[in-house]
Amino acid sequence: MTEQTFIFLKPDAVKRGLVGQVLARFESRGLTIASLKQLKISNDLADRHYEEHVEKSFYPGLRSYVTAAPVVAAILEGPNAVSVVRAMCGATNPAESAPGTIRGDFGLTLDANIIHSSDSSESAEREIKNFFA
Ligand code: FUP
Repeated sequence: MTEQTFIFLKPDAVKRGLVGQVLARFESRGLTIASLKQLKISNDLADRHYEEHVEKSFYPGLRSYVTAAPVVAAILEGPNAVSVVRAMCGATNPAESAPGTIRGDFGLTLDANIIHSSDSSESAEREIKNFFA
């Protein structure tokens, strides 16, 4: 089933010049980039995006990190886009991400884990509204 998912490349990936390589993986897989933009995430947008994490102890560090420098956000489209993109990103903690996944190939630590991707089509819809309204 064709669906949309949402990703953003986190500040470490943008600073390291990994945007092209990561987007190329999605294109090579057959997914379409339906929208793409670079932006700096505001505190307010971070709080809306990470609403399930705002009360957690790691959140202040996560918010400082994602708001500190530009990210590149995209809507990706294709068959089973949500689960395919999640699998391509790999486990949340790059220390445990399989080689061959984006985090497993480009990341090393949880506090700079390269990329966000939506965990369901409901999340994708909410996150796309937040970033591409
Ligand atoms: P994911 O869905 O893989 O992006 O992971 P989560 O929604 O569980 O976590 C969102 C972000 O919070 C992660 F990308 C990294 C950060 N995080 C921490 O910094 N510490 C934690 O203990 C858990 C998550």
